[in-house]
Amino acid sequence: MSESSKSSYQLPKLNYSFEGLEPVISKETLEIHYSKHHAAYVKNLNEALNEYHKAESENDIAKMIKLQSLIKFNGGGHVNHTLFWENLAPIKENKNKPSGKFLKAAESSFGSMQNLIEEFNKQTIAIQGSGWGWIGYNKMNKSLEIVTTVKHKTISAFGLIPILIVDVWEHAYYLQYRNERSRFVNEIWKIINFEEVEKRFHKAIV
Ligand code: MN3
Repeated sequence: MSESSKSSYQLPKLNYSFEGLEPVISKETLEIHYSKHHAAYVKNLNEALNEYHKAESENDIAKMIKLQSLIKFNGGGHVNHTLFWENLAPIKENKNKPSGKFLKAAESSFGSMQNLIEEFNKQTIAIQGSGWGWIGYNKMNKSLEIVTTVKHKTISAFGLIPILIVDVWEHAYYLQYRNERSRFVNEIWKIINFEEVEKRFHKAIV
């Protein structure tokens, strides 16, 4: 296999420093989460894809099938974390207030933004084990929906376009919040980047 055909997904740059999301997410938590956990998903994704390309060139279908779960897990981890980092912003940037078309849609789908947050928190806190809370846009119904996925499953299977995502794997909060996932999920709204949310929503509705 030539070098050029090697898979090379990269850890995306963060739009803030490791201290940038404090006090909601500590420097230590963010640094480990990003440069250990996310980095490992990227590395493992590239390795699995390279093995997959090799198996494909050798017509080894059994090997290809075996590699699919690795690609799904690490690829989902990479995609989800990338969405997650982008929809967070430091408190001092003042992007943490919902507005515009997204806010209107939240009010029409859930009655109020407060209802949406309460429902999101309830479902996300209740995830059994590791997973992600999502707000997705349903193009068919033209509405916002809350869903949860386990491990690193994405929401594409639900036919939803991702608008907002929150990581509730223990590595996302345990150093600071210990077993109190609910406290973490309640706090996270202080650092949600609603400018990014609004941008995604605009793209989703066209
Ligand atoms: Mn994570």
